[in-house]
Amino acid sequence: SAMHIKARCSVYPGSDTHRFPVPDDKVSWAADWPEYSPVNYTAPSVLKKPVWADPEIGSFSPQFNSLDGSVDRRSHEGEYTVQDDRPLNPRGRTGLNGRGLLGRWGPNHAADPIVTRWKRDSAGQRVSHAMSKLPVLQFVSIKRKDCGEWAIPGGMVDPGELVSLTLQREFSEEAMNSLQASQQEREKIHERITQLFSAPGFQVYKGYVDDPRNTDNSWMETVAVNFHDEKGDSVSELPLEAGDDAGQVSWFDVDSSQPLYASHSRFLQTVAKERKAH
Ligand code: RP5
Ligand code: MG
Ligand code: MG
Repeated sequence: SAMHIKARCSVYPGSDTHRFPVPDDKVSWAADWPEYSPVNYTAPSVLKKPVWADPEIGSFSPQFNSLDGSVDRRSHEGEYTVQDDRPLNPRGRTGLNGRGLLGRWGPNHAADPIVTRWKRDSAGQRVSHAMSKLPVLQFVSIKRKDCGEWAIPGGMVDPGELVSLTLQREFSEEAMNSLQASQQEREKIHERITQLFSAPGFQVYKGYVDDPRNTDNSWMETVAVNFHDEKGDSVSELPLEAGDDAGQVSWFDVDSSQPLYASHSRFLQTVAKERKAH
């Protein structure tokens, strides 16, 4: 479990709030640090009580570390500590308490669909990297509207929703703009997506995400799954169109030179290794 870095970014996303700086040796809760004085911040959009957000602690007491009605408050990282009625980030201090932009106290569950194909030349031949001589993978990437960073088209698991459905739904919404499609188009998208995602994907990662929105009391967790189009005749023909929280969508070479959102580069590294790609 790598130390979180983006969860300690100086300016909290979408705000003017600065985190209390946390040096590497003080990240762990086990490190004694009486001077620690995190900034309290919960975004106005969360305090407005949208359906996807919890109320403030005090007015309600959620069942932490368990399935709380249809809201899953269990962590993939195991049991987390609850201190003064607030859950503690399993990776340690972030310099900010409250929920920031996240709706749930504790884990906020997401799913990340990693859709890949082999890079091919105009003659349809697989392209290998000049240095490594290994074939190059491409994946469907979206440009997030909130921060402008390129990312996997992932999203939050709705209460009671199966992760397998979240993977399909988020890919349809962000990479195929299903929310804006006509009834007829939507059916076509649905058909293609269920076909592509019906093959058992390779589970790339399950656990904590080093997301810049994380706080001492709220954090992102995900299940990342790879769906690979080996022959280049299924997903490769998908008409990509950015939608919902995606501003752009494109096939991207899996290449270490491209910085990606949160822990997404690490997920792609795992995919490349598993597929014996560059
Ligand atoms: C990341 O945030 C996850 O890996 C996932 O890609 C994403 C989910 O949040 P939204 O896209 O819904 O903002 O931590
Ligand atoms: Mg989404
Ligand atoms: Mg999203």
